[in-house]
Amino acid sequence: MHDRIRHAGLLEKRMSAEAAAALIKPGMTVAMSGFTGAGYPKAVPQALAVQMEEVHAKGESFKIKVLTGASTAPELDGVLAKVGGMELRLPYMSDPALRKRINDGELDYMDIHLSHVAQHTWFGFYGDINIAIIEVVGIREDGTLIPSSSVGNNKTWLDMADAVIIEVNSQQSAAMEGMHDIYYGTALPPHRKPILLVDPEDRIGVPYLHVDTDKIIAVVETDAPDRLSAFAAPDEASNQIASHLLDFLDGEIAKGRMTNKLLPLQSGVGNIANAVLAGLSRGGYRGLKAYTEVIQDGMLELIKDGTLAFASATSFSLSEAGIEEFNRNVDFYRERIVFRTQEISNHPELIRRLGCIALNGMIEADIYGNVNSTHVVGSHVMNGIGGSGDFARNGFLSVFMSPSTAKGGKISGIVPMASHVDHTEHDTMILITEQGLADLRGLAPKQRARVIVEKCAHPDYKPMLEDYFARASRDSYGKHTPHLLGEALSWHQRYIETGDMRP
Ligand code: 0RQ
Repeated sequence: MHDRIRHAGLLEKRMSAEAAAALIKPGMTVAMSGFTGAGYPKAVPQALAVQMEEVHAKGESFKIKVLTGASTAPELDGVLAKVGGMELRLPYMSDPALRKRINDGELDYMDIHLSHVAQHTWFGFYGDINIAIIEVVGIREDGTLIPSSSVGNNKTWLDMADAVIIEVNSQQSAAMEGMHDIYYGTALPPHRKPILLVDPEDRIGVPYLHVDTDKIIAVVETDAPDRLSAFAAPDEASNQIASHLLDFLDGEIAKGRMTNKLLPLQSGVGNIANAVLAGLSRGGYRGLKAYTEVIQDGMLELIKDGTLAFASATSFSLSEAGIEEFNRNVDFYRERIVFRTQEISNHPELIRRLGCIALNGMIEADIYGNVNSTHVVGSHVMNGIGGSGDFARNGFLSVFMSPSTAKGGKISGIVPMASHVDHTEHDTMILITEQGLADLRGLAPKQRARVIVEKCAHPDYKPMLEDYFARASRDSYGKHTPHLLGEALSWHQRYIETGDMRP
């Protein structure tokens, strides 16, 4: 018997990626595996893009709606975007070709809290799921599936789709078997029960994905790596941000708000989050735990050096060096990592109960602490909110981090009014730039503004922000959250017109 496909009936359903892609028809809603560049289907979307191009060459349209866990890779989002093959995409993306199409207004993109996607699908908000395409490590004798390097929404896609295409990727380590915990206790309101997870290490499900094997219409064998994106080496700004965070955490321990084991860490995606995690190893902590979505290289290093004792997530997002390290020491990591479905990794009930420390990047924050994670100058989407909202609203601490300027100083990360709001002032507690850390807990709006400008603004922009706040405090229509509405977004408009927020 085939070592990765151990179910006789499904062995019979093997076919080429081209034959499987031909089962997908225009207008279909196709739910795919994949989360932050891990565990996405590698072959069928590429074959589909070729077939779409052939149809487009005849002057006909061939577009589908694509749902995933989170971002994927050039072999999925990239190829489908390049051929103009998507009419709708959700919930999170980071592919440059797709980002361009979205910002050119050529397809609809829905940015959704990652914990909401599965339940919105069960509630029927996205209509029928015609086909699911799911990458797995292997198929067991009984037809259950060994999940791959991400779990994401795969349980929901397998349950809800009318038909299923499985990609069995022999490049993914077979030794991942047993690392996953798939929760099958979810119900719809009003029948929901408490989710009995009280520690990041708890297992509340089973290691395998269930699927009705009669729904499987194709099994495609692949042998290709995940996206393996490299991270920028931590620069001076990220090291300073990490130092501010470490000083802050030490202060919290000294005040008795947490022990030196901290509380479960969540870390967002991106270079800053990765660098800050790497910085945590300098803090001298041992035996911490993470309850997060994504395991980037920085977190793997913390596990390796003992800073982190355990990490619960839904996906990897590793560089080539990171995946090599994982594969070399898979037995070590298998004991210390669990991958869950994203409705559990990001579940508000669990994040609130565990008291997570949410560490996320941001595009900009305004003087009152409203945070924009997603839209450059209010209209150009970057990646999406991802899970940052799930963790920021429900965590014990919600921290947002960014350099104080972007684009060589032409953009300020602290602005009078956020040009798009993902996290309201009610959900943001700590802002950190390389300039300093603003602790907003217990502060009213005008107090917040003074602290944010003083601690976080870049010297080029600080006098401008102080001037704005002083005039707003004097002339604003209301004096609770002072603003000059005609001026509040003028920095962004100036950037659009001149390429620089500074006058
Ligand atoms: O663009 O590479 O073209 O120069 O944004 O910025 O500073 O490298 O920071 O990689 O940490 O990303 C918010 C995008 C930050 C990320 C964001 C430009 C900057 C650069 C990247 P270039 P940095 P990071 C869990 C949590 C939302 C999702 C989330 C993100 C690029 O953290 O996507 O948190 N967060 N998920 O130049 C214009 C500004 C800018 C700006 C930065 N003010 N104006 N451009 N940039 N600030 C994980 C998941 O949910 C999956």
